Amino acid sequence: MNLNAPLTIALSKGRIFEQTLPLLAHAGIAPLDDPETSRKLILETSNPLVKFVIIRASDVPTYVQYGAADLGVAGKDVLMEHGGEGLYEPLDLGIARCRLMVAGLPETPEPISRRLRIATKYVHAAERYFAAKGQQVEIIKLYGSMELAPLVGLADLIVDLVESGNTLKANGLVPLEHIADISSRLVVNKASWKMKHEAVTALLERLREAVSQQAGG
Ligand code: PRT
Ligand code: MG
Repeated sequence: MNLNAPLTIALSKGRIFEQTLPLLAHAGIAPLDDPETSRKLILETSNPLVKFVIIRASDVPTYVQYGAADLGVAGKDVLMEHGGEGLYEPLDLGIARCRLMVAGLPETPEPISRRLRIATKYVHAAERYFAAKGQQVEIIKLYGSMELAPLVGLADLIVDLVESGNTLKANGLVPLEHIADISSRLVVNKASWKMKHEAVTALLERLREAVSQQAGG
């Protein structure tokens, strides 16, 4: 692919990196180092105009919002929390799929003298979900291991991502309510969209082709 402007793409290690690589390969872009073994945070690629920055999944929208990366790949869960300011979200990559759900112990008693407590990393999504149901809840912000909260009495319920359901099951929890289907999205800095329009749209079109090929077969 012939790009006319340098592009920086923000990616997180793990499932997003692994599942984005085949899509980027369709655009002729392959990293020259493996982020799982290299400690480099900036990776050159087979296209001299394209580089990757390797960051935490939840930091991707921030890097792209401020133009430190022109593009990025982020889960819809992360984008819902970030709010999407300064970003376009032109393409659903259909990767890293899971569901945002309410989960809890099989029999969760309704608390009598207080509001229902919800432990989650997804404070905004949880607030919006329960507000839309007209349910008054207390949200407790956690950074991980949400499954523990109902087991030790920190919260009545959790809001978390569920893929196979094995993590819930292993902790004696059950999925209760479906909030949203989640997949990863291509995000683009709004200024880059304007200033590097040809390069960004060329890459976008190759990724769009790769996604529809992957979906078709
Ligand atoms: O791990 P770190 O704190 O660095 O960041 P992160 O957890 O946000 O990153 P990462 O790479 O784990 O996830 C990146 C994105 O992948 C998320 O933002 C989601 O959009 C998406 N994704 C898809 C998932 C899962 N599937 C998933 N199963 N993210 C997390 N999980 C976790 C989930 O939180 C739960 O603990 O896996 C567990 C549930 O899996 P099952 O299969 O047991 O149900
Ligand atoms: Mg993780």
